Amino acid sequence: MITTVPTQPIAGQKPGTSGLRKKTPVFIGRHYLENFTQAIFDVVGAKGKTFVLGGDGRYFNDRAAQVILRMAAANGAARVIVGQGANLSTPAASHLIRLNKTDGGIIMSASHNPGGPEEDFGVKFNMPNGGPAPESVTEAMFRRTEEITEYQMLEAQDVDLATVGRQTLGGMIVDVVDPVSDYAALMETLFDFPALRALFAGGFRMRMDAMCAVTGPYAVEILENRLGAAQGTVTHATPLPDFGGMHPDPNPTWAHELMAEMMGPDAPDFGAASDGDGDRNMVVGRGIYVSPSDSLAVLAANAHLAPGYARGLAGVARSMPTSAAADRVADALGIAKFETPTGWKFFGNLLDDGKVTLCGEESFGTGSDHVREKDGLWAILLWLNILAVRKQSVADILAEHWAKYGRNYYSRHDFEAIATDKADAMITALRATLPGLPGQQIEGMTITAADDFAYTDPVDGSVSAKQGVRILFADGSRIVMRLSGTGTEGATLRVYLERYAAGPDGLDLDPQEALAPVIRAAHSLARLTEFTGRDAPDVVT
Ligand code: G16
Repeated sequence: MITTVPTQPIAGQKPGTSGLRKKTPVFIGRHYLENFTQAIFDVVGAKGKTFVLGGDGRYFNDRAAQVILRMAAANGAARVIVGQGANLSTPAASHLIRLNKTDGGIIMSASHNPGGPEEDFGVKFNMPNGGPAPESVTEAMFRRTEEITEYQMLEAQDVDLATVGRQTLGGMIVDVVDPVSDYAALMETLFDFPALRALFAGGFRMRMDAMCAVTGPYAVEILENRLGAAQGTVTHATPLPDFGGMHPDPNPTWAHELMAEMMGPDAPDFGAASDGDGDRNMVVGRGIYVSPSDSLAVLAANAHLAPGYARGLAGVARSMPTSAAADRVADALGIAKFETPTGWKFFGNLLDDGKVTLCGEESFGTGSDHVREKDGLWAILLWLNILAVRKQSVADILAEHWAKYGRNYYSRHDFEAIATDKADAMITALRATLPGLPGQQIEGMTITAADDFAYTDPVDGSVSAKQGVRILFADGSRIVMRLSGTGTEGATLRVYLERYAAGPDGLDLDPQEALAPVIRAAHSLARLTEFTGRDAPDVVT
């Protein structure tokens, strides 16, 4: 029943920041998914192993799951644990990998990218620790795709993924599990559910926008069923293959319905949104948006208020482009702080080694050592736990935080779908100017350092170079520029802008106003318009 199918290498199967992401028609193309899946199994080995499989429910998720299952069986895997309907949020998949002590998992998702026949699809492999494969492993997979000549396929009918329970596929066990229950149980161990129930029972109102993506069932079960939030608190709660046409990226641009409600006259106390696969989050207070960098800092400063973190934190890690707000908290707490390249995979060693408890990124990702992925609903529950204990509004908590630590004004400007050659040319030209920048004045600010960020992993010593151009100023301001590793169309230029205000004055400016000189400096130093033809960003977060 096992067929060896001849194939040829397909160009471009190089995983980016988080797995292989391509347009859906590319993934559906002949041998495309099969080649990449075989490359995964060739690198990590399948014989006798147990894997987790799930995805964010986007278009092609169900078909891809059947292909991957047949290939896992053909490659000799012993068992695959699959989320019902082939659905698992990314953090829930990470948890199942760890809980069942499996040999890793395959996650089918293009995260926050839109889904549908003409939109995006993706596949990534997570290691036995539950975290995304490191660069050494994804590189090996890529090399395998360049030399592949055949793949193994079991000839069989579809597995019934709609029904929870055990089946066999060839000689392999397939356990279809409820995607929510183990994850919800984990959340109960970390947060004070009775206090959260009391919060909602006392009239606390919340809006959670699940953006027609995978988090809906998790959020309904935890927030509405277990914590007693009002029915209907979770909107867009049913996962749809095309996310109902929404762009499931929880930022002020794409979660605009939530933003409008939270800034409106009858705003609830707290608002939140999550992305396609449930690992990203955005939190919003009544009338106030919380930037992801500030969210990480506030969570770090207050995590001890939740039972799961009552012992305090070992350390905090952030990606390099994320603002230094969390560093100030780490310094005040006297705990370790780390600065990693963009990509959750870089936190894995720090978490495994017990060096950090909390991690976060400017790209709406926050998480802890409870799993090895960022976790949207976890961040929302930690915020709720903090609100329940402090009995203050989000706005008051932020104001107190800035008064104590100062404020790192922060924004990211994205320039999307730029022709790749133009974006590359701009970055190359910018890199060439870096050695001459220190000492120069621009917009009344003095440049003190300019480099291309390189990271040496403190645990395994691996080096990752060219992780983003940094330009630092004497007053603590900073510009970072890099090209996104998750886009599927042309290049996305990300410009990260930061300026520090120590206070007590000037802590409540509009971030875009506070950052205006830094923005002008970024455009001029990179000759952004000259190279790209753009003068305004497509997305501002
Ligand atoms: C992924 C990674 C994140 C990263 C983000 C943006 O998130 O897991 O670590 O910060 O992409 O990366 P880039 O700037 O290269 O586009 P997700 O939610 O898409 O898996």
